[in-house]
Amino acid sequence: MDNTLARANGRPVTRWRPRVALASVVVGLSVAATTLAVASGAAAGTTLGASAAEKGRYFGAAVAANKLSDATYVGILNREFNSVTPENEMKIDATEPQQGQFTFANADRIVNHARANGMQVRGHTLAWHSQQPGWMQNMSGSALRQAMLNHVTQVATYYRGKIHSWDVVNEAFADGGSGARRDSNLQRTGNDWIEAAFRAARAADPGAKLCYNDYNTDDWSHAKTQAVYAMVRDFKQRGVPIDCVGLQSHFNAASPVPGNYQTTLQGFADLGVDVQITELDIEGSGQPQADNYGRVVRACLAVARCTGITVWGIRDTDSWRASGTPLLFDGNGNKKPAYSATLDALNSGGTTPPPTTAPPSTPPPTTPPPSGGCAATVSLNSWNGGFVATVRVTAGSTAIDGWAVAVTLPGGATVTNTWNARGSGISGAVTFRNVEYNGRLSAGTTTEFGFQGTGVGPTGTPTCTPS
Ligand code: 9MR
Repeated sequence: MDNTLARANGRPVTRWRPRVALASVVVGLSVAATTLAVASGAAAGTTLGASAAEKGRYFGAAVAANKLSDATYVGILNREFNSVTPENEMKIDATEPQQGQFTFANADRIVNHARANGMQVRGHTLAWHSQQPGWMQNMSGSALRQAMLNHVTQVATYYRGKIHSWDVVNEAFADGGSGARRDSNLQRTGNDWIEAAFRAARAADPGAKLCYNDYNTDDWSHAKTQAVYAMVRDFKQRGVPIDCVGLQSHFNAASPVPGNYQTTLQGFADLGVDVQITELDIEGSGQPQADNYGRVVRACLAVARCTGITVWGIRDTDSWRASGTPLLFDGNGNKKPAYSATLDALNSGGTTPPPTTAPPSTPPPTTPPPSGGCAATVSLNSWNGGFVATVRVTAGSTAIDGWAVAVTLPGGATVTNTWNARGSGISGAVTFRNVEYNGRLSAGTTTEFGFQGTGVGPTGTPTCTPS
């Protein structure tokens, strides 16, 4: 788990992304903390979070800010869980109720509670057809595309360094057998809206894992599952930044845990992304419900890159579908058979630890940018015949209103795709200029843009000029 250190009780402590000067200190701490976690074990396996942490995973819950004053609720949350997802507080209608006016108070209550208690945070969700504020519902075309990208950039920037994983895009595929994208105002801005959102999120918070999240994608044989799979495969092939797939996993009699659930988890993982079970709930009661929870947990533990499970609420009465009693605690906060089955599965399940690959990040400039100026660094992800370049632009000791970054491409190299900037030319000397939403940088702050190309990527340090 990137951005985290295991604590002796098995609860990861979300850390700010290390800055250069701190990097070696943080590595040293990390080794010490890992040793502690191994040496301990007294509390091993007695709570969902501690038991999941022993398997290198997290166990989270969806949390509502207005329940953080409920002592029973908070007691269970703090005892059992080491990850939280704001249930509604980070959605677009909550964070940007009026265009350009951002409100983070309720989301902050959850994030602050999580950080104070050593829990990591899943961000949910940056771009979605649903729960859009009125102003966004009424938009279309390039104005909507721009507003969506600005929303992604602003929210991910505000929480930069505090989010373990973002649901960048939620529920963008249609139900049924078509395998098509869901029609929505966002989809009508162009089929590339999803990759544009992912690129903006990466630029805003390079340390967060970026997930595509959906429901009814649990059965490997379903057209919707295969359509999401094809999109993720395409993103990986083209270098679109994606790190994880979220399977919401809302189950009931009409939509039971599929027999091929583990196959689905493994199928996505084999694309080179993490898999997270993001909104688990299973309607039912007693042993049948308990058995289903056990199956889901065992499937995750059997897949190395299934890195964590989040249940969509704490007590049955907290659930969005309370009448189906789909959660692990009853309305009084007592553990249900489903809880015991989940804990047993965590304690006895497979031992495949997830890999600890961190998402790529770009080093900050080694020499400080000049006063009134800017500096740029480039990091390359290259392969035989192509590359993705991520460029970090940093303002000097005064704010700038725009920037231009000049790079030189070796002979034969061609830019095929650019995000969060506009390039002039595609070969030789190429200048990239800011777009509308990332030109203004206050003193010392950074933004990122990127481009993909064929051939060999740029060498040498790019030059940055304020504009
Ligand atoms: O649990 C959420 C509920 O409180 C909201 O009223 C509802 C509104 O859309 O969203 C619920 O959470 C959904 C999640 O954001 C996305 N996947 C489906 C979840 C259950 O509807």
